[in-house]
Amino acid sequence: MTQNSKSIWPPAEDTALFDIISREQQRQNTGIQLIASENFTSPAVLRATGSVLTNKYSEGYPGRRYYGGNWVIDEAEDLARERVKALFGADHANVQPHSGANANMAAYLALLDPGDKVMGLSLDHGGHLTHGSPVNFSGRLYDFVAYSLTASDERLDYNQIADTARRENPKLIIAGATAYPRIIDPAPLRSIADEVGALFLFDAAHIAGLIAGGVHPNPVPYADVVTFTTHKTLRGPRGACILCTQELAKDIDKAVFPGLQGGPLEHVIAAKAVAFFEANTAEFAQYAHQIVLNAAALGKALANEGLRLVSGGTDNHLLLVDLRTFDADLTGKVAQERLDSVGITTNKNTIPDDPRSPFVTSGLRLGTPAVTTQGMKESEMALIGELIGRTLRAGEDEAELAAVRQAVLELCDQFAPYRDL
Ligand code: DSN
Repeated sequence: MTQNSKSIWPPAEDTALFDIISREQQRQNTGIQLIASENFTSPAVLRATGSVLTNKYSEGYPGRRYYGGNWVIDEAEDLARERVKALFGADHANVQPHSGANANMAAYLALLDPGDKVMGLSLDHGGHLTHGSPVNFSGRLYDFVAYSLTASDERLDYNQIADTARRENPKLIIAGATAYPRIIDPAPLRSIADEVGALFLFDAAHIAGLIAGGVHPNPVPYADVVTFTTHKTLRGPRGACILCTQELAKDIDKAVFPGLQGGPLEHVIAAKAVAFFEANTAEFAQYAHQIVLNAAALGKALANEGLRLVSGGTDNHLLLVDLRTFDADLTGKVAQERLDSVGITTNKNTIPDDPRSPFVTSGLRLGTPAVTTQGMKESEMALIGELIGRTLRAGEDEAELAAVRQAVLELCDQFAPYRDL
């Protein structure tokens, strides 16, 4: 930056805020991050997110904007669209949704009228708020009916889903989850949708990176619309994307803008383009494969500690732990707080048919996208599982909790993601 350009900016440095950012960087470097929906983005993604593209208003789409000066921005958005279409083999992409909830809202706006019947996985069996929760816009505007996991094996049963669809005759069937540790097969869901004359939306928010890496089945050839967030297993900036058939392209674009959003976040769209570029590599496919290996290894280690896993294990990046058989009095809330105290970040989560409220819960959700980005492998997962077991058994034993915290620090010191940032 030249002397001249420097002089136009406020002289006072916002040390209060930048000190907070620095402490968050320190927290991320020195703790084990096991939130299943989080990841560490690359420095290139961070650079694009923090770029001057944040300054530009670009309502509309490349080549059809409502403001001048968008010829450079158009190239960035086009690059993002072309890259994500190539990554997933889609006909059409909209890269403007600010979040997964917005992507789903736009898709419903394009496909449904208020009051239409929709089927989605129930929230307390792992579905998302936007899949029909009564406290969410989805449950208030549309007539949602839920399908559930089977009680016997805590998995999706496509025959049961078909029975529900035949009985309810929905206009739209939604697949996807926030806390389901097994593969979701898009093929039988397409057949069910065809049989009852429904549209099919696959919400791939959690598993987009596993799909891009070739580890989970790609729903794009089966679903009318695929929505996903870009910041979970896909390892991009916070945001979302919608893929659809050419037939629905216009309706989806109109639903995102002007239907739902105003100016797109072009700096974030640029960072999405970077993430799509990074995901289209052999290294990313290896990364996606390792996420799943690590989740399986962590599951084995947790089972060795006496923890019960919902559905008995995992096929993807996440694990749902039922704490009740380990300690009937230990809630998800207390377990999350105790793990936080030693530097292991998780989230309390309801388990299927949880007797406790979503603020308390009987479960914990853990995931391996972030630790896998750091380069950790199966041996580190075995250690993390043991540290979790020790923490949950420690109760109020301060000496034991301090010993675990020290072990966490030593592990993280070998794998800090942002040491040199
Ligand atoms: N908050 C996301 C998750 O953690 O799964 C869902 O919106």
